Amino acid sequence: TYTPTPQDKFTFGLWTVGWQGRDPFGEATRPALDPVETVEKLAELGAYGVTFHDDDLIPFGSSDAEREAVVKRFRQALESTGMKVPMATTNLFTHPVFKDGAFTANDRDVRRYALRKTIRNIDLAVELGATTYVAWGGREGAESGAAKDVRGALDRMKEAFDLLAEYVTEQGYDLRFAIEPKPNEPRGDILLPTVGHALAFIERLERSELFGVNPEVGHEQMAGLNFPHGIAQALWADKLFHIDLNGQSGIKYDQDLRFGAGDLRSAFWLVDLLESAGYAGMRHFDFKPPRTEDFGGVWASAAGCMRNYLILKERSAAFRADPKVQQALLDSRLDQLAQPTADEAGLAGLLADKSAFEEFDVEAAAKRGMAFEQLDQLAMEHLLGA
Ligand code: GLT
Ligand code: MN
Ligand code: MN
Ligand code: MN
Repeated sequence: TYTPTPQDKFTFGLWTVGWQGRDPFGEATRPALDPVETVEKLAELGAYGVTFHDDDLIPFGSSDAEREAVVKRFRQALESTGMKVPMATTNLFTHPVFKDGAFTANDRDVRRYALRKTIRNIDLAVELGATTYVAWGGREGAESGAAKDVRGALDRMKEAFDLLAEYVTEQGYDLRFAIEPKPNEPRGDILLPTVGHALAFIERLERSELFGVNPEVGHEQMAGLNFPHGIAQALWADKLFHIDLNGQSGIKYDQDLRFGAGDLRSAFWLVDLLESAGYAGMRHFDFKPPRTEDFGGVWASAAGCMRNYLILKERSAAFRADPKVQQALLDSRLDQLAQPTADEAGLAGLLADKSAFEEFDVEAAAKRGMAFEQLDQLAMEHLLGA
């Protein structure tokens, strides 16, 4: 039951298992991985598909002929393995030209180049069957105050997304955008730092229906936020277009641990939420196998992401099916939360209802326990398999 199959919709970025282990203090510890080998190996492990940045697949600066050859080989690997490409994205952060950002760089020519680079890869993404295009603005930010006029930068960010949406609409592409928030790293502070900021921004876009979010576990946790709560709000707003699953231990650098490592209880509630909400999208892993690992460790880490998801899915289903849990949910009055606060008489009924205020026994209501501890202990025991 913990063996992944394509029906589980597990996907991996080429840049995840392909991370060579370069960090700010050390050189690469692993050689580069051939994208074709990645596709084959992930297919073997039971994944549904792969995702990529333009430069993960086609080395930056390749000629048109080189580009064509790379795409042809990659497409053959997809065809022979049955692997899909549900999402793609643009690398707007590695090359030094993007040191001050891309869509919000102060330099106008850099912004125009960034848009053209993105549009070029959107064409390829659609050709390969992607229906989601992720936008992570890792370098859209600043280290100091006057360096970035944040309101002006948000104008430029909106302009960029409006132009991209116009392009996709004009081409008749079946493609939606998923904006990925992150609070910091590599910039000191990044624009659209959390799911909430991104959701509010999206409402200001001309074609907001084409935009949702791609929240990453570790990114919200770097800001000390409750990831399942952010995901719940994105689902509530119909904006969970994609998700980056990984692990993080508290407020520190972006760890990108394999899914299930780091905050395990949060991972349990996340899987419980995605599964009970009927989230139909990809379960996409954006993790980095630690630089201590050789390729044996890399594939073990990738397999662990999927296996941990399936274990948590089973634990969550057992939790929800347990009669003791169902009673505990009633004891905690979750059924009441699901009821509208007003009745058919609406506001007038509320105002006319003496039992709502004049005759309400505030002291008695204040004495009621919520029974949350019993409920949470049951969750803990299911999670631990006790
Ligand atoms: C980069 C970043 C990730 C984003 C990827 C999409 S690339 O590794 O740290 O969180 O999802 O650009
Ligand atoms: Mn990510
Ligand atoms: Mn990350
Ligand atoms: Mn990352």
